[in-house]
Amino acid sequence: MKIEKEKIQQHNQFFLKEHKNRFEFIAAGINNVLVILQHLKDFQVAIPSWALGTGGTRFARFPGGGEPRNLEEKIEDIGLLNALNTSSGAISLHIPWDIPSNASHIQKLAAENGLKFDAMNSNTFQDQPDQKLSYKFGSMQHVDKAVRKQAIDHNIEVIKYGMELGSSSLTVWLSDGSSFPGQLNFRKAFQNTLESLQEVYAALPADWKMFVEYKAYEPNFYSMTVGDWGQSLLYTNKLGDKAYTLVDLGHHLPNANIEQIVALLLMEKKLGGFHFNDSKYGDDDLTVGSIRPYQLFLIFNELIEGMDARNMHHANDLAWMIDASHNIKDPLEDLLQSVEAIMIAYAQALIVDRKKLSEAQNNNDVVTAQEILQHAFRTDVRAIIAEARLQKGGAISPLIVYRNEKVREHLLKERGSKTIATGL
Ligand SMILES: [Mn+2]
Repeated sequence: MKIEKEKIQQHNQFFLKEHKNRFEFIAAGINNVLVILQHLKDFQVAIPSWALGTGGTRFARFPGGGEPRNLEEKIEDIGLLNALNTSSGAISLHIPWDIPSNASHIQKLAAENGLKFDAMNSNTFQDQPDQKLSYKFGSMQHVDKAVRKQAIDHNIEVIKYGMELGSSSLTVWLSDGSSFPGQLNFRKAFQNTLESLQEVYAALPADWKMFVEYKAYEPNFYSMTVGDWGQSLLYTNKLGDKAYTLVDLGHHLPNANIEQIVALLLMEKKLGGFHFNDSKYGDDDLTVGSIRPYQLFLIFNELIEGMDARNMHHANDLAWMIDASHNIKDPLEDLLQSVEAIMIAYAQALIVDRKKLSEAQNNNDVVTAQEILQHAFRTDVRAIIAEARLQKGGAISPLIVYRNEKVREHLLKERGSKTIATGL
């Protein structure tokens, strides 16, 4: 299904007057609103192919119907999101869930929908039906060299698929680790993993990046072989300049100071990408910004500070992706909420008065420093984001258009109520 530009404009007409009033009110209080608008127009968040279906828990899955049945329909769904919010212009594929059997056809379809190919994701955390050796006891860390080789070959195959589509990065997330003390020799597991990663790294094209994602626990519950940013950084430092650490918000132990982690990784030129989600207890896969919006703002504050210090391009120099999988919401509505939450935190961080903050820090003026951050966080920037969308031909209120146009009902009719998208 597609939403025509004229339909979006019709909806915008209805909200235009109220929107303009709100925008002018907020813009009057901000010095560099044109610069901020341009940043917002440039910023794109990749949608992972596995977020378009209803995710499950380990207890059950309740599909909502109308889910994409193949890669083509996944691309159509993201095209639809992008038409509404103009900030979802990239797709991140997962192999083997989304093998592009006809790359030129897939590329053409993505271009028609205004989408680029973000990082490719490999999968050695589950066994595929036709797979020779099992990953039950790990993949790249495995005690059996043949299993390690299988995992390496798979990652190299994923790079090849990505090259055909015009992607330029590979994300490696390993579920490797141990669930019981004594199960694993930590040092040997690290060394095996490093050697495996080195073989994949050697297969990277010159202009590619490799992201090493870490996770504190699950599916292994005693140790993870890439368990935190320190371990990821050890690997990426040993691998070389094309290797970067990838931070996924949900992959930390409770209360970790993620904003400090991203600040230091940026300083070390080792932050490569970012996965957005939110959590109350663990890797809950909840909608980014739904539980801890202030933390999200603080993270963006450090990201901007760190990127600006190195003259990095906000939109292009880091890989931004949503990584969540919801089990009760309409996945497309959830993704609209996710992108909105990210844009809000980004815009709030953009309006932080960095000069005054730096002065306050240098004067040990703790109260003023807090005031500066909280002033930005408490500013309602939604009209600025809507204005950026409007200027790019998107919807002032994407979610309302989605509902009024009865998108899910159309998808249900088109695809049926029993479709289940590939994924977990
Ligand atoms: Mn992730």
